[in-house]
Amino acid sequence: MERTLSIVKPDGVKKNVIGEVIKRFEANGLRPVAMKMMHLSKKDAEGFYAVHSERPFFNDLTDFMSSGPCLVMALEGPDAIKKNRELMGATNPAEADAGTIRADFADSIDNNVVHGSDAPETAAIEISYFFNAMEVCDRV
Ligand code: IDP
Ligand code: MG
Repeated sequence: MERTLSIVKPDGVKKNVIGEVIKRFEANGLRPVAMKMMHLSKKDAEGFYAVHSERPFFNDLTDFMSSGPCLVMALEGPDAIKKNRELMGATNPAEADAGTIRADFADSIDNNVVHGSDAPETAAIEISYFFNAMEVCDRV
């Protein structure tokens, strides 16, 4: 069992694909164990993406992530980090495999509908960035 952080980004929320995204997770062995709708401030987004602070796209990325509400979730399942990234598809939707969330719903690398953690260490940090222990529920 593993946990990962998932975000339906502001473009995904605007496109009304929250349900579609969660449906794909549930159909593929990933169960939400924490969930909340949040409109991140610019500072919240900068903190979350601090690892990318030196990248040229950092300002645009954090503007975008604070442009509207997101759905932030912790998902649990076997190999959850890898499985979530498989379901998401490549960062650039033009390169994402057919049938992935980004291939089906994303417009561009800047507006790519979903976030997913990339490793166990970052998953733990990202989940605790948004959720306290009481907000993450063991599924029985
Ligand atoms: P990931 O979301 O697939 O893990 P990362 O490399 O961690 O991709 O980048 C975080 C986010 O930053 C991406 O989802 C995308 O929105 C944005 N991003 C990454 N690379 C670029 C780029 O080259 N140009 C513009 N935006 C980018
Ligand atoms: Mg990443």
